[in-house]
Amino acid sequence: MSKIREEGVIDPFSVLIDLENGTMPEPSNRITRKASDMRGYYADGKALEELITSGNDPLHYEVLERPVPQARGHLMYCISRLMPGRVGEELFMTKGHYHSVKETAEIYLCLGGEGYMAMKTAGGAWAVERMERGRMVYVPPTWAHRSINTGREILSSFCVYPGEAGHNYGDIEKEGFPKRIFMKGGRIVME
Ligand code: PAN
Ligand code: ZN
Repeated sequence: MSKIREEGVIDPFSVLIDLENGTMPEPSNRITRKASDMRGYYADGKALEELITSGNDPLHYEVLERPVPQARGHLMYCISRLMPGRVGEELFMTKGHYHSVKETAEIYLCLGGEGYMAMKTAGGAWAVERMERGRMVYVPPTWAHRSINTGREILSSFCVYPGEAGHNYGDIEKEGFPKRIFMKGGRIVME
């Protein structure tokens, strides 16, 4: 007998998260960002071009998910995996975005690796939180967010956010973040 469902109502399901390795073994979606997808984001554009050509355009990060409807009431979730590495002296980072629906927050539970979550508001507020295995970062509504990998391992997180949130990359592409994170002389510096 066919089930009658309201719009946006789906059947329950479960998915395995590999907590030890910070991954989702059987995602149905894998979004990848390579170095060539990051043009315009790093301070040293020349170093990025070298990484693309001589470095064989390495994977920067991947997002693993089994999507649910992008609708109010649902919770989107994914595993975000940011590779270790540098573009010149700047540490690998995600593009970063505001949520299109500004009133939506996000939880990042870090499963492995180390780094920072950089956050900013359109009004000029700025914050940075440490990411390390077991630490949860709460990204409040209206805060744009970008993760940065400062370690040698993959920085992996389990992310959860409202289904209707959407992603606004355009504003961050234009505005950037007020600070960048570099490895200079073996030290992590924010400037
Ligand atoms: C995360 C991010 C993920 C990749 O799932 O989408 O870390 O970063 P960018 O989306 O900035 O490329 C999230 O914040 N979702 O809302
Ligand atoms: Zn987000």
